[in-house]
Amino acid sequence: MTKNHEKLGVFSRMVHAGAFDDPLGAVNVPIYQSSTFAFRSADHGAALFDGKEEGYIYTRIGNPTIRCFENCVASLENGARGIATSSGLGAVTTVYLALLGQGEHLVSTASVYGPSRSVVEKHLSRFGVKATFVDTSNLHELEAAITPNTRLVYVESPSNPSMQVTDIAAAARIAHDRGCLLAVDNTFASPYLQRPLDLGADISLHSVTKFLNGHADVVGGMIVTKDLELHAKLRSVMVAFGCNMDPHQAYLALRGVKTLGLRIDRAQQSAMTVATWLEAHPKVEWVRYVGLPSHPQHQLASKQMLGFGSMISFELRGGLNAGKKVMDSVQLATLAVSLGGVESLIEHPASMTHAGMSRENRLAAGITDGLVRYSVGIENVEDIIADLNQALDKA
Ligand code: LCS
Repeated sequence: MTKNHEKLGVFSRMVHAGAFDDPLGAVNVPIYQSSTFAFRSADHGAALFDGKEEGYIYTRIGNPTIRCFENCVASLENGARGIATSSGLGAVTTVYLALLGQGEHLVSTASVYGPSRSVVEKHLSRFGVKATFVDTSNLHELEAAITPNTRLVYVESPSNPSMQVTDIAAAARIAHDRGCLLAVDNTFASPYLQRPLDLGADISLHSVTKFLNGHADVVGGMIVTKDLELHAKLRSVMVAFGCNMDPHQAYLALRGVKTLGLRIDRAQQSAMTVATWLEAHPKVEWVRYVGLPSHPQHQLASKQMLGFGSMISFELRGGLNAGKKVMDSVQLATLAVSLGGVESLIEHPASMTHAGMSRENRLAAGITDGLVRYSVGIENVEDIIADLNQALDKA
């Protein structure tokens, strides 16, 4: 039985939400490493399949460890139910496949995570799905892109890696006025810093790989809704396409999520220091961090988010060559894709995470050739700055 966590504060929910009373008294939710679950009788099995009784059938359809993680993140998002997926991209494609059919149209943030865009352009287009990618931080652009066939507005805020912030409440109003649903990729903020469902979005989704898990040891995704019918529609697609999470992934992610708030509090405090330091550095051309007053949507971020997070993008005066020198010279930070973990990571979107986009599309999305992305970890901030300082000296 799941305990009631609705009245608890967010840190208490991170630790306890979703957990059930274990029959043997286990304090930590165990890994139910079982592909299938026994029925008490033929009638019981039939009742489970028919949905007349609650219970577990088969791990692709549901599993106690996975369910616990789903309920935990759903609680953090102030949603009703969650759907854990094999990867963040599994969550993204489940949303697309559930809500877009032949001839139907998607309006999306142009500067989404590269593969969230290329899966539409390269694959869903083969099945007749149409899409327009716009700067959704500009609500006029968003509204103008909606056609009578648009079914879904998809927003990533802050966006990866140009850190554009979209007004989620306004986007929800626009989408709903035109008969569309709004999905928000909440990966960069996490439910600790932003609750899209409370702002009017229909779906909040995540790459669990990032902040929610936070330890660079799990790939996973999550889709949360308040609406149970929408949940059922999305779940049936996830199950049909087989992109379920595994119990071991869920166990590790549950362990990670317990410290989500602690990790983000520390990382975002350091990120503010690092971004301010970078902005004052003579070799730095520009810095994009939603916590800096120089960020174009800083006021909106202050209103819509509960903190500014720990993702920074910047470009050096020496452009790409200088950026490469910094990436090759860091010693504390690791040159690797992914983000949102305890360790600081640095990467080059144009040649790595967003290499699948055309240069023209990248530039339109604010992803310049020289843009360097830095995910601030929980190391000592003096060490992070000393490391960047010695790397910038070489650039
Ligand atoms: N949404 C966002 C905003 C992401 O940043 C990513 C991955 C995904 C969805 C997909 O999640 P995954 O399947 O990888 O769990 N972003 C990555 C990045 O920036 N570097 O490496 C992966």
